[in-house]
Amino acid sequence: MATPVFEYTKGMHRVDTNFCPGCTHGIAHRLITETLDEMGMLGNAIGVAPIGCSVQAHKFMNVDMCEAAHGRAPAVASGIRRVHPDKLVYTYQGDGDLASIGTAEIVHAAARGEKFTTFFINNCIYGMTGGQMAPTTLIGQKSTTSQDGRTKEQAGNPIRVSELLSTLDGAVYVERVALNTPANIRKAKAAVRRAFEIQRQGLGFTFIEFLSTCPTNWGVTPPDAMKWLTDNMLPYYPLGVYKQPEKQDGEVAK
Ligand SMILES: Cc1ncc(C[n+]2csc(CCOP(=O)(O)OP(=O)(O)O)c2C)c(N)n1
Ligand code: SF4
Repeated sequence: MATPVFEYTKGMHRVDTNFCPGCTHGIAHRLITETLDEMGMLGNAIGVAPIGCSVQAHKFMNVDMCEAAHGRAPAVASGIRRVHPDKLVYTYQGDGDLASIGTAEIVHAAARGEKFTTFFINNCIYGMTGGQMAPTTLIGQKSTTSQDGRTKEQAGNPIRVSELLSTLDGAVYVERVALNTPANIRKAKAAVRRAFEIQRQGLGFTFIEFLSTCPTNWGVTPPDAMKWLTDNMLPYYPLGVYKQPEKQDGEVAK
């Protein structure tokens, strides 16, 4: 019998997600849980999801999950990781959640060097509530609360969270990846693995930003959403490693 080259990951429950067509939340879910499976850590991981379209992650990820109030996942994950130092602990947060109501939480968790990993789903908008402006909404981008396009005079400039957090000493690994092409998705998976490996070594706070799509609230088709991400998000949110440990055990830092 031929060896399968691609299988359904044990990291995801066998249910249909209710994400919109063309949404990259599902890809992010898969990358995280597939990586945990490959590390043999599915039964030794605890995820924390707060509010937003990530709120239902417990239905899809075959991992012990905990729910947090809006923006508060880093506080919950800090406590869980401190009492379970043998587990891989992560938060899974949208940009409205993490960069708006939860800004203080994420900044202080990173500054404290809490030894969990945050996966930050940046789709430049509040998805679940119908497309309001987020702190990451781009200048000129239309949303229900910036109907003629965001202006910096009225709403300030979009926040680059990876750059911000990488200035904090407790953050040891910060990388921004994108879910717009197969090549970038492979790089995103490598970043997930690296974050979990660094967490396992107990070096400090680890953070992966996924540039993601929200075709429903951007008002575009799924294919056009990939193009919109590429054309509009990549120039303002450059991909790359913003912070990394000098050297990991047995590995030369990339
Ligand atoms: C304390 C509180 N304030 C506001 C809300 C309403 N609310 C629910 S989801 C959400 C925005 C989520 O957007 P984001 O974090 O970008 O996630 P997405 O849905 O885009 O994945 C808001 C404001 C809430 N549930 N609780
Ligand atoms: S509203 Fe946006 S973020 Fe939420 S599931 Fe739909 S496309 Fe994804």
